Amino acid sequence: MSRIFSGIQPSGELHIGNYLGAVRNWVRLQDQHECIYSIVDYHAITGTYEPEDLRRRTREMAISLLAAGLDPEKCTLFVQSMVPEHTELAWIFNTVTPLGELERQTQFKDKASRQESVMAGLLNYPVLQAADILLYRASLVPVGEDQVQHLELSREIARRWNARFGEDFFPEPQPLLTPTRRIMGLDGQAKMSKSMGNTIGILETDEAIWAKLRPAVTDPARVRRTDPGTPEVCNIYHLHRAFSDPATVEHVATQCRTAGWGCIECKQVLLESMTRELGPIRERAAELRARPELVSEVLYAGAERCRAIARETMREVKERMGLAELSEVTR
Ligand code: AQP
Repeated sequence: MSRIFSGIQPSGELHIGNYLGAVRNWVRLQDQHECIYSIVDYHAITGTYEPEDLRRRTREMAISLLAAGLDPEKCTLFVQSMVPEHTELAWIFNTVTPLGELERQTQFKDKASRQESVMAGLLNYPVLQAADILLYRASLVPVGEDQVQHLELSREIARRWNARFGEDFFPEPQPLLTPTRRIMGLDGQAKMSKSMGNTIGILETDEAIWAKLRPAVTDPARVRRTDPGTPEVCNIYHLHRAFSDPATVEHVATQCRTAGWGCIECKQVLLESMTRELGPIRERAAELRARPELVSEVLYAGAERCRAIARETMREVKERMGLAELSEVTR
Protein backbone atom coordinates (compact mmCIF):
# COMPACT_ATOMS: atom_id res chain seq x y z
CA MET A 1 0.00 0.00 0.00
CA SER A 2 1.63 3.30 -1.05
CA ARG A 3 1.70 6.17 1.42
CA ILE A 4 -0.14 9.37 0.50
CA PHE A 5 0.53 12.84 1.85
CA SER A 6 -1.26 16.09 1.11
CA GLY A 7 -1.76 19.42 2.83
CA ILE A 8 -4.00 22.45 2.88
CA GLN A 9 -3.23 25.93 4.15
CA PRO A 10 -5.43 27.45 6.85
CA SER A 11 -5.25 30.75 4.96
CA GLY A 12 -9.04 31.03 4.78
CA GLU A 13 -12.16 28.89 4.61
CA LEU A 14 -12.19 25.55 2.75
CA HIS A 15 -13.70 26.43 -0.63
CA ILE A 16 -15.19 24.36 -3.44
CA GLY A 17 -11.93 24.68 -5.46
CA ASN A 18 -9.96 22.98 -2.67
CA TYR A 19 -12.81 20.54 -2.15
CA LEU A 20 -13.24 19.45 -5.78
CA GLY A 21 -9.55 19.69 -6.71
CA ALA A 22 -8.17 17.89 -3.68
CA VAL A 23 -10.27 17.10 -0.61
CA ARG A 24 -12.98 15.01 -2.31
CA ASN A 25 -10.11 12.86 -3.59
CA TRP A 26 -8.56 12.71 -0.09
CA VAL A 27 -11.80 11.22 1.23
CA ARG A 28 -11.93 8.59 -1.52
CA LEU A 29 -8.28 7.62 -1.12
CA GLN A 30 -8.45 6.97 2.62
CA ASP A 31 -10.18 3.65 1.83
CA GLN A 32 -7.39 2.54 -0.50
CA HIS A 33 -4.09 3.84 0.93
CA GLU A 34 -2.29 4.88 4.09
CA CYS A 35 -3.14 8.60 4.04
CA ILE A 36 -1.58 11.47 5.98
CA TYR A 37 -3.25 14.87 5.66
CA SER A 38 -1.96 18.08 7.17
CA ILE A 39 -3.24 21.57 7.89
CA VAL A 40 -0.05 23.34 6.86
CA ASP A 41 0.02 26.40 9.08
CA TYR A 42 3.74 27.11 8.51
CA HIS A 43 2.81 27.70 4.86
CA ALA A 44 0.10 30.16 5.85
CA ILE A 45 2.44 32.65 7.55
CA THR A 46 4.35 33.84 4.48
CA GLY A 47 2.19 36.99 4.30
CA THR A 48 0.91 39.29 7.04
CA TYR A 49 -1.70 37.78 9.39
CA GLU A 50 -3.15 38.01 12.91
CA PRO A 51 -2.13 35.15 15.27
CA GLU A 52 -5.67 34.84 16.68
CA ASP A 53 -7.08 34.56 13.15
CA LEU A 54 -4.61 31.84 12.25
CA ARG A 55 -5.55 29.84 15.36
CA ARG A 56 -9.25 30.14 14.53
CA ARG A 57 -8.77 29.31 10.85
CA THR A 58 -6.66 26.24 11.67
CA ARG A 59 -9.43 24.94 13.91
CA GLU A 60 -12.12 25.75 11.35
CA MET A 61 -10.11 23.94 8.67
CA ALA A 62 -9.93 20.84 10.86
CA ILE A 63 -13.71 20.98 11.37
CA SER A 64 -14.32 21.45 7.63
CA LEU A 65 -12.06 18.56 6.64
CA LEU A 66 -13.62 16.17 9.14
CA ALA A 67 -17.09 17.31 8.08
CA ALA A 68 -16.16 16.79 4.41
CA GLY A 69 -15.50 13.12 5.18
CA LEU A 70 -11.98 12.62 6.52
CA ASP A 71 -12.31 9.78 8.99
CA PRO A 72 -9.67 9.64 11.77
CA GLU A 73 -10.18 5.87 11.89
CA LYS A 74 -8.98 5.63 8.28
CA CYS A 75 -6.48 8.47 7.88
CA THR A 76 -4.17 10.70 9.90
CA LEU A 77 -5.00 14.41 10.23
CA PHE A 78 -2.65 16.79 12.02
CA VAL A 79 -1.43 20.39 12.17
CA GLN A 80 2.00 20.90 10.61
CA SER A 81 3.50 23.09 13.37
CA MET A 82 2.90 20.29 15.91
CA VAL A 83 5.61 18.26 14.12
CA PRO A 84 8.79 20.38 14.16
CA GLU A 85 10.70 17.96 11.91
CA HIS A 86 8.96 19.58 8.91
CA THR A 87 11.03 22.75 9.26
CA GLU A 88 14.14 20.80 10.20
CA LEU A 89 14.03 18.81 6.96
CA ALA A 90 13.12 21.96 5.00
CA TRP A 91 16.38 23.59 6.09
CA ILE A 92 18.32 20.55 4.92
CA PHE A 93 16.50 20.61 1.56
CA ASN A 94 17.31 24.33 1.20
CA THR A 95 20.94 23.29 0.91
CA VAL A 96 20.27 21.11 -2.17
CA THR A 97 17.71 23.36 -3.94
CA PRO A 98 18.97 25.68 -6.69
CA LEU A 99 17.80 29.27 -6.20
CA GLY A 100 16.92 29.56 -9.90
CA GLU A 101 14.39 26.71 -9.60
CA LEU A 102 12.59 28.56 -6.81
CA GLU A 103 12.53 31.83 -8.71
CA ARG A 104 10.96 30.07 -11.72
CA GLN A 105 7.91 28.80 -9.78
CA THR A 106 4.75 30.31 -11.27
CA GLN A 107 2.94 30.52 -7.93
CA PHE A 108 5.86 32.45 -6.39
CA LYS A 109 5.93 34.94 -9.28
CA ASP A 110 2.17 35.32 -9.07
CA LYS A 111 1.95 35.86 -5.32
CA ALA A 112 5.12 37.99 -5.16
CA SER A 113 3.60 40.37 -7.73
CA ARG A 114 0.63 40.88 -5.40
CA GLN A 115 2.66 41.54 -2.21
CA GLU A 116 4.27 44.83 -1.25
CA SER A 117 7.34 43.28 0.34
CA VAL A 118 8.21 39.69 -0.46
CA MET A 119 9.64 37.55 2.32
CA ALA A 120 12.09 34.68 1.78
CA GLY A 121 9.46 32.28 3.16
CA LEU A 122 7.31 32.82 0.07
CA LEU A 123 10.23 31.88 -2.19
CA ASN A 124 11.13 28.84 -0.09
CA TYR A 125 7.54 27.59 0.22
CA PRO A 126 8.07 24.68 -2.24
CA VAL A 127 11.10 23.51 -0.23
CA LEU A 128 8.97 23.21 2.89
CA GLN A 129 6.35 21.45 0.76
CA ALA A 130 8.97 18.92 -0.40
CA ALA A 131 9.90 18.37 3.26
CA ASP A 132 6.21 17.87 4.19
CA ILE A 133 5.87 15.06 1.68
CA LEU A 134 9.28 13.43 1.94
CA LEU A 135 9.37 13.44 5.75
CA TYR A 136 6.82 10.62 5.46
CA ARG A 137 8.51 9.20 2.33
CA ALA A 138 5.11 9.49 0.62
CA SER A 139 4.98 8.52 -3.04
CA LEU A 140 1.56 9.91 -4.04
CA VAL A 141 0.20 13.43 -3.53
CA PRO A 142 -3.45 14.22 -4.34
CA VAL A 143 -3.50 17.91 -5.36
CA GLY A 144 -5.06 20.37 -7.79
CA GLU A 145 -3.32 21.29 -11.02
CA ASP A 146 -1.77 24.44 -9.51
CA GLN A 147 0.53 22.25 -7.41
CA VAL A 148 1.96 20.14 -10.24
CA GLN A 149 4.97 22.43 -10.76
CA HIS A 150 5.78 22.38 -7.03
CA LEU A 151 5.69 18.59 -7.11
CA GLU A 152 8.12 18.53 -9.99
CA LEU A 153 10.46 20.47 -7.76
CA SER A 154 9.88 18.01 -4.88
CA ARG A 155 11.02 15.24 -7.20
CA GLU A 156 14.08 17.26 -8.19
CA ILE A 157 14.93 17.83 -4.50
CA ALA A 158 14.51 14.12 -3.74
CA ARG A 159 16.77 13.24 -6.68
CA ARG A 160 19.46 15.72 -5.65
CA TRP A 161 19.46 14.65 -2.00
CA ASN A 162 19.44 10.94 -2.96
CA ALA A 163 22.34 11.43 -5.40
CA ARG A 164 24.42 13.05 -2.68
CA PHE A 165 23.47 11.09 0.44
CA GLY A 166 21.01 8.32 0.03
CA GLU A 167 20.57 6.45 -3.25
CA ASP A 168 16.84 5.63 -3.20
CA PHE A 169 16.11 6.86 0.33
CA PHE A 170 13.41 9.34 -0.72
CA PRO A 171 10.77 8.30 -3.29
CA GLU A 172 9.97 10.71 -6.13
CA PRO A 173 6.39 11.77 -5.29
CA GLN A 174 3.82 11.79 -8.10
CA PRO A 175 0.66 13.97 -8.26
CA LEU A 176 -2.80 12.39 -8.19
CA LEU A 177 -5.18 14.68 -10.07
CA THR A 178 -8.98 14.68 -10.16
CA PRO A 179 -11.17 15.38 -13.22
CA THR A 180 -11.90 18.75 -11.54
CA ARG A 181 -8.24 19.64 -11.22
CA ARG A 182 -8.71 23.39 -11.74
CA ILE A 183 -11.83 25.23 -10.59
CA MET A 184 -12.09 28.82 -11.77
CA GLY A 185 -13.20 31.63 -9.48
CA LEU A 186 -16.69 33.13 -9.75
CA ASP A 187 -15.20 36.08 -11.64
CA GLY A 188 -14.10 33.60 -14.33
CA GLN A 189 -10.70 35.38 -14.42
CA ALA A 190 -8.38 33.20 -12.34
CA LYS A 191 -8.41 29.95 -10.36
CA MET A 192 -10.66 29.95 -7.34
CA SER A 193 -8.35 30.98 -4.51
CA LYS A 194 -8.72 31.92 -0.86
CA SER A 195 -6.52 34.95 -1.28
CA MET A 196 -8.42 36.22 -4.36
CA GLY A 197 -11.84 36.54 -2.70
CA ASN A 198 -13.54 34.70 -5.60
CA THR A 199 -14.57 31.58 -3.68
CA ILE A 200 -17.61 29.69 -2.41
CA GLY A 201 -16.94 28.21 1.01
CA ILE A 202 -18.15 24.63 1.51
CA LEU A 203 -19.89 25.64 4.76
CA GLU A 204 -21.69 28.72 3.41
CA THR A 205 -25.48 28.85 3.67
CA ASP A 206 -27.67 28.46 0.57
CA GLU A 207 -28.52 32.17 0.78
CA ALA A 208 -24.85 33.17 0.86
CA ILE A 209 -24.03 30.80 -2.03
CA TRP A 210 -26.92 32.16 -4.08
CA ALA A 211 -25.76 35.76 -3.48
CA LYS A 212 -22.44 34.75 -5.10
CA LEU A 213 -23.80 32.46 -7.84
CA ARG A 214 -26.43 34.89 -9.08
CA PRO A 215 -23.98 37.50 -10.44
CA ALA A 216 -21.27 34.92 -11.35
CA VAL A 217 -19.78 35.13 -14.85
CA THR A 218 -21.24 32.78 -17.52
CA ASP A 219 -20.70 32.32 -21.28
CA PRO A 220 -20.28 35.91 -22.60
CA ALA A 221 -22.23 34.93 -25.76
CA ARG A 222 -25.42 34.71 -23.70
CA VAL A 223 -26.17 38.43 -23.57
CA ARG A 224 -29.94 38.05 -23.95
CA ARG A 225 -32.13 35.24 -22.58
CA THR A 226 -32.71 34.04 -26.16
CA ASP A 227 -29.00 33.84 -27.12
CA PRO A 228 -27.77 30.23 -27.28
CA GLY A 229 -24.51 29.41 -25.49
CA THR A 230 -21.60 26.98 -25.42
CA PRO A 231 -21.62 25.09 -22.11
CA GLU A 232 -17.92 24.15 -22.33
CA VAL A 233 -16.83 27.78 -22.01
CA CYS A 234 -19.08 28.44 -19.00
CA ASN A 235 -17.78 28.12 -15.44
CA ILE A 236 -21.28 27.31 -14.16
CA TYR A 237 -21.46 24.31 -16.51
CA HIS A 238 -18.14 23.04 -15.13
CA LEU A 239 -19.55 23.33 -11.62
CA HIS A 240 -22.58 21.32 -12.79
CA ARG A 241 -20.19 18.62 -13.98
CA ALA A 242 -18.70 18.53 -10.50
CA PHE A 243 -21.94 18.61 -8.48
CA SER A 244 -24.87 17.47 -10.66
CA ASP A 245 -25.76 13.93 -11.73
CA PRO A 246 -24.99 12.92 -15.37
CA ALA A 247 -28.61 13.27 -16.57
CA THR A 248 -28.83 16.82 -15.18
CA VAL A 249 -25.47 17.73 -16.72
CA GLU A 250 -26.73 16.60 -20.12
CA HIS A 251 -29.98 18.49 -19.70
CA VAL A 252 -28.10 21.63 -18.65
CA ALA A 253 -25.90 21.43 -21.76
CA THR A 254 -28.93 21.07 -24.06
CA GLN A 255 -30.82 23.91 -22.38
CA CYS A 256 -27.77 26.16 -22.75
CA ARG A 257 -27.14 25.32 -26.42
CA THR A 258 -30.81 25.84 -27.36
CA ALA A 259 -31.39 28.84 -25.06
CA GLY A 260 -34.11 26.72 -23.40
CA TRP A 261 -33.05 28.16 -20.04
CA GLY A 262 -31.65 31.49 -19.04
CA CYS A 263 -28.45 31.49 -16.97
CA ILE A 264 -30.42 32.17 -13.78
CA GLU A 265 -32.45 28.96 -14.15
CA CYS A 266 -29.24 27.06 -14.81
CA LYS A 267 -27.71 28.52 -11.63
CA GLN A 268 -30.82 27.62 -9.58
CA VAL A 269 -30.45 23.97 -10.58
CA LEU A 270 -26.75 24.13 -9.70
CA LEU A 271 -27.59 25.48 -6.25
CA GLU A 272 -29.92 22.49 -5.70
CA SER A 273 -27.14 20.06 -6.65
CA MET A 274 -24.66 21.84 -4.41
CA THR A 275 -27.06 21.79 -1.47
CA ARG A 276 -27.51 18.05 -1.91
CA GLU A 277 -23.78 17.49 -1.45
CA LEU A 278 -22.83 20.33 0.87
CA GLY A 279 -25.91 20.27 3.14
CA PRO A 280 -24.85 17.11 5.05
CA ILE A 281 -21.30 18.51 5.34
CA ARG A 282 -22.68 21.68 6.95
CA GLU A 283 -24.68 19.56 9.41
CA ARG A 284 -21.62 17.51 10.39
CA ALA A 285 -19.59 20.72 10.83
CA ALA A 286 -22.22 22.08 13.25
CA GLU A 287 -22.04 18.84 15.28
CA LEU A 288 -18.22 19.00 15.40
CA ARG A 289 -18.22 22.64 16.43
CA ALA A 290 -20.33 21.64 19.43
CA ARG A 291 -17.66 19.08 20.44
CA PRO A 292 -14.32 20.95 20.42
CA GLU A 293 -12.60 18.32 22.58
CA LEU A 294 -13.20 15.69 19.90
CA VAL A 295 -11.42 17.81 17.26
CA SER A 296 -8.49 18.43 19.65
CA GLU A 297 -8.17 14.70 20.31
CA VAL A 298 -8.07 13.90 16.59
CA LEU A 299 -5.35 16.49 15.95
CA TYR A 300 -3.32 15.44 18.97
CA ALA A 301 -3.41 11.74 18.04
CA GLY A 302 -2.54 12.61 14.44
CA ALA A 303 0.50 14.65 15.48
CA GLU A 304 1.71 11.86 17.79
CA ARG A 305 1.53 9.33 14.97
CA CYS A 306 3.31 11.67 12.55
CA ARG A 307 6.06 12.57 15.01
CA ALA A 308 7.01 8.92 15.36
CA ILE A 309 7.46 8.58 11.59
CA ALA A 310 9.15 11.99 11.29
CA ARG A 311 11.69 11.26 14.05
CA GLU A 312 12.69 8.03 12.37
CA THR A 313 13.17 9.74 8.98
CA MET A 314 15.26 12.51 10.57
CA ARG A 315 17.40 10.01 12.44
CA GLU A 316 18.35 8.35 9.14
CA VAL A 317 18.74 11.65 7.28
CA LYS A 318 21.08 13.05 9.94
CA GLU A 319 23.12 9.87 10.08
CA ARG A 320 23.62 9.84 6.30
CA MET A 321 24.57 13.55 6.33
CA GLY A 322 27.02 13.44 9.22
CA LEU A 323 24.82 15.63 11.42
CA ALA A 324 24.73 15.20 15.20
CA GLU A 325 21.90 13.37 16.99
CA LEU A 326 21.10 14.28 20.60
CA SER A 327 21.58 10.65 21.69
CA GLU A 328 25.07 10.68 20.11
CA VAL A 329 26.22 13.86 21.89
CA THR A 330 25.08 12.77 25.33
CA ARG A 331 26.43 9.26 24.92
N1 AQP B 1 -9.16 26.52 -7.85
C1 AQP B 1 -8.72 25.31 -7.54
N2 AQP B 1 -9.07 24.24 -8.30
C2 AQP B 1 -8.64 23.00 -8.01
N3 AQP B 1 -7.86 22.72 -6.93
C3 AQP B 1 -7.49 23.74 -6.15
N4 AQP B 1 -6.73 23.81 -5.02
C4 AQP B 1 -6.67 25.09 -4.59
N5 AQP B 1 -7.37 25.88 -5.41
C5 AQP B 1 -7.90 25.08 -6.40
C6 AQP B 1 -6.11 22.65 -4.38
O1 AQP B 1 -6.49 22.66 -3.02
C7 AQP B 1 -5.44 22.10 -2.24
C8 AQP B 1 -5.15 22.97 -1.06
O2 AQP B 1 -4.71 24.23 -1.50
P1 AQP B 1 -3.92 25.20 -0.54
O3 AQP B 1 -4.84 25.91 0.33
O4 AQP B 1 -2.87 24.49 0.18
O5 AQP B 1 -3.14 26.08 -1.52
P2 AQP B 1 -3.57 26.98 -2.65
O6 AQP B 1 -3.56 26.24 -3.93
O7 AQP B 1 -2.65 28.11 -2.57
O8 AQP B 1 -5.08 27.36 -2.31
P3 AQP B 1 -5.72 28.73 -2.47
O9 AQP B 1 -7.15 28.66 -2.21
O10 AQP B 1 -5.30 29.30 -3.79
O11 AQP B 1 -5.08 29.52 -1.25
P4 AQP B 1 -4.21 30.82 -1.20
O12 AQP B 1 -5.00 31.86 -1.90
O13 AQP B 1 -4.04 31.09 0.26
O14 AQP B 1 -2.93 30.49 -1.89
C9 AQP B 1 -4.23 21.96 -3.17
O15 AQP B 1 -4.09 20.60 -3.53
C10 AQP B 1 -4.59 22.78 -4.36
O16 AQP B 1 -4.02 22.25 -5.54
